[in-house]
Amino acid sequence: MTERLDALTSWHADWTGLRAVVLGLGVTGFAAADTLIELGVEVLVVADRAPADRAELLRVIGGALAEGGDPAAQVAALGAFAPDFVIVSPGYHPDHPVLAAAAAAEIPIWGDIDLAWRLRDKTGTPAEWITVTGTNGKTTTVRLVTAMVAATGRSVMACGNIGAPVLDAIRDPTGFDVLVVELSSYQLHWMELVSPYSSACLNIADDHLDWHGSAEAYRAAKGRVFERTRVACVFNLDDPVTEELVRDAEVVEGARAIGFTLGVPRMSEVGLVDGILCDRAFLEERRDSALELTTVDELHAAGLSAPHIVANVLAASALARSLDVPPPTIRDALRSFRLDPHRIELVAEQDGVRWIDDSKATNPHAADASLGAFEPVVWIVGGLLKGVDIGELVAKRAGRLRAAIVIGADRGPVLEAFARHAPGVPVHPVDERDTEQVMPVAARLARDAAQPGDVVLLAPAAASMDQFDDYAHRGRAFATAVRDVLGGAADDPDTSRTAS
Ligand code: UMA
Repeated sequence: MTERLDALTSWHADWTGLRAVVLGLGVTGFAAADTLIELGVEVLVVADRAPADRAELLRVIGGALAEGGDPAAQVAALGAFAPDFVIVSPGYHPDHPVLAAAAAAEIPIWGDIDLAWRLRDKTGTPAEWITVTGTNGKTTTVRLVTAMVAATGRSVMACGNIGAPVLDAIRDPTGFDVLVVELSSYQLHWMELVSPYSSACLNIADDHLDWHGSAEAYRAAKGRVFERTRVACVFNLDDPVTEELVRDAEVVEGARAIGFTLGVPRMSEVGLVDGILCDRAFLEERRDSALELTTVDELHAAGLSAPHIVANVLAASALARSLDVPPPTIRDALRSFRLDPHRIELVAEQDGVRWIDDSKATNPHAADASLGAFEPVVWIVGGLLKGVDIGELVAKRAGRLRAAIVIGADRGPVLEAFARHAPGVPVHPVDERDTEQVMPVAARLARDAAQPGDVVLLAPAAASMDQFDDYAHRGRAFATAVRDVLGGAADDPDTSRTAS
């Protein structure tokens, strides 16, 4: 059987009659089941919960479902089905009992990304894969690269952790020239086959420690993004851990390490010289010259000039340059690019106070970048901390805080962090049980605390699911509450504008 599985490196290989257990029936699980069934594989999906519409679709296409949260029953279902391999959705903890049982029975466990890699030749010549990870800025960078490549006329799709499973991109009937794949640490944990054209790790800070078990395991997962890279490994010169990860990776001979920096670039780097973004990596004469990509002033006009966004632009430009996208095309793509909502988005401005939604700041590292761009700040903070300590961030940014408004179901650790590291900062917990009222109360408290010249900043440093559906829901609730509390008289800036 091992030989047969090893030979499954093509859409056109013989998959018929194999048996697979797919863990999870979210977007990944459904895409995996749908794909495998199309290939003639017998599929059993095992999931704690299955949304009714997906469960019905699965039945219609001929997949079986074992639904229920009892781990012993799930392990029994695995044993009874006796699959040849298991496909795991990214949300599963690696020590989940079904995964432990599969490993003990020596059943191979594949992530959806490796499955997509095996099947990448469905429409003929496979797309080139550009892979992007990092604690923060992944989605923005993926969207930037996608826009730059699209501006050359090549067909390109952004996929992966950004929302659309890579398997959906692979199954597109016409195929793509390039896939820009956002990879979470969960997906990287299982990745063993992908050999990307170019790859990037933007930054590393503690996140998802509850899933990975330790900071080391999280870093190791992130480092897998560089493995088997063929052309360029893009890393952050201002974040030495990312450089170490490149150094430790086994890449294809000839692949280059390209650093990006907010400082002046040396040879084989991209960076900033007097407000000009420069490429000193992808030109013959890199020893003594540089190519101008764009300027910080032009980025400002597009709402892209906050330092962490400039860093994303530099990383994206390096990836695009590795694909030979010409600098004028990069410049044009940047002019018309706009950030997604809830990323340092200016929601309102009244009485000299700017209200900014950075709900996407779901960990301390992202919130740190956001806090670093404004002063003085009334900071709306808190939520699901995911095992990460917020104390260091509170200590570092205490000096620029006018006040803190603490949200989240469990406010204890955040309040303790302020008591210990920033005793001088006024702290207002939102002790509201009705989740619908969390943002209205937070906005009222913030309005009372803010003074002209201040920024009220929603950058929670935590995930949202304890009180909201997701970060977008949290951001929308904030914007609505802000407009209500300002009585409709506030300037309502163009929602696509970014406060940088
Ligand atoms: N399930 C169980 N038991 C478990 C875990 C999951 O039964 O212990 C089942 C349930 O049926 C549930 C399903 O699995 O419905 C959900 O699977 P999933 O959590 O893997 O989520 P998907 O819907 O498949 O979406 C995943 C990513 N989600 C996670 O990694 C948690 C999406 O990233 C990604 O866009 C999508 O695949 C396509 O690649 C989201 C995310 O939150 C945006 N990512 C994290 C982040 O960015 O911080 C990593």
